[in-house]
Amino acid sequence: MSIPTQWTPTHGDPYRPVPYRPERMPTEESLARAAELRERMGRRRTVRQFSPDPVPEQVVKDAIACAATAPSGAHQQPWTFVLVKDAEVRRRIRAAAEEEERVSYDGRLGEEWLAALRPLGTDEGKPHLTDAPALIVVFQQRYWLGEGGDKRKHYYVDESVGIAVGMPLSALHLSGLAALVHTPSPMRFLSEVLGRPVNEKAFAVIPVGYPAADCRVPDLVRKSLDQALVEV
Ligand code: IYR
Repeated sequence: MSIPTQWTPTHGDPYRPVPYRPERMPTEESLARAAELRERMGRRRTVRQFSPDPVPEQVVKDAIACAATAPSGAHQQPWTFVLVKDAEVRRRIRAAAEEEERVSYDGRLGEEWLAALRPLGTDEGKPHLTDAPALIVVFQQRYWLGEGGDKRKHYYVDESVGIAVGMPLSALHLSGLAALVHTPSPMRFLSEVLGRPVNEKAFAVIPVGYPAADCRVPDLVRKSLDQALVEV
């Protein structure tokens, strides 16, 4: 049987299951891997101050490929990842984001929201959009749009794309790079700057790079497992 390498929509195809028999991992190895992963993931920090040093492009592409392995509603994979390397495009994105954020921080967010953000130290300045050498701009495909203009519903789009964003965050961290999930609001300008089609809506911008030499992060405390987990 030939293995198809290009995805095409499977809408209405019959159910054709194939065997899935991954080798079972010995418990000892499972425990060791889980503990190591927990420890390494615990060291991830969101970075807002990036070094302009270039990053190995393949690491970023591999992380995007990891994102594209995410499960999705009806396996519709309702995402597009735009990798922005061009400095001029990053500059335009930063200018448009800062224009919106100025309005947000000047009052649009409201006092309660601003108070919630205070410990993070964020403001309308978004230097990470031009300092980081690469941006992954994540778009959700609100619906499928065929060549001839026909449309088809997509299901659980927010959930699917939300899961897909988590995967490169882990992949990048474990590959030695830092990232940030930035959600300029509103972010319609991203569709315009990047020329995306009408069925796509910007979901997040993920600057990727190495932390700046003088990078600082807020002194945050994570919930302990006790606080995050309820066992029944
Ligand atoms: N989008 C704004 C505000 C902001 C909102 C949340 I919720 C954050 O966790 C961080 C920032 C900004 O990017 O500054």
